[in-house]
Amino acid sequence: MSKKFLVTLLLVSTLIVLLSTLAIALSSCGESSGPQTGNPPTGKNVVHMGNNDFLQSSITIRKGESITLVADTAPPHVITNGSWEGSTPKASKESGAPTVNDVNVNGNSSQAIGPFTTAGTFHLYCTVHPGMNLTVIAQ
Ligand SMILES: [Cu+2]
Repeated sequence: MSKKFLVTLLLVSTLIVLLSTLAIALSSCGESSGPQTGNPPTGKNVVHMGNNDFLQSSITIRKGESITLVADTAPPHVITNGSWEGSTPKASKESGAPTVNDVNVNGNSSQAIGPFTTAGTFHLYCTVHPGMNLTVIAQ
């Protein structure tokens, strides 16, 4: 009697685990059709910018793809290879990085950067806004 109960309990909990796994699989499947995923298709590599920052600190793309920077607000941004180290801007272009030299992204507009034809980790920053760094990982 007790053993039968335990077996039933085991079966029911297994069923619950299977159902929740299915639910998670279905919901993540729905998310993957959105623009921001770990393995995005070409043209979906969008990074938004606020008044004085990137809304995400890094983005992972496939080698050969470009990114699109979108200024969500009015202040313009000027993007260059390198990064802010504290309050000091350090212009620096990694080997294999696309040249990004004072690319203007006007307020409420967008600008493509790239393509990133070499696998690696690349740094971009906004010369206008201290600390506004973006890391692009091409793989
Ligand atoms: Cu900026």
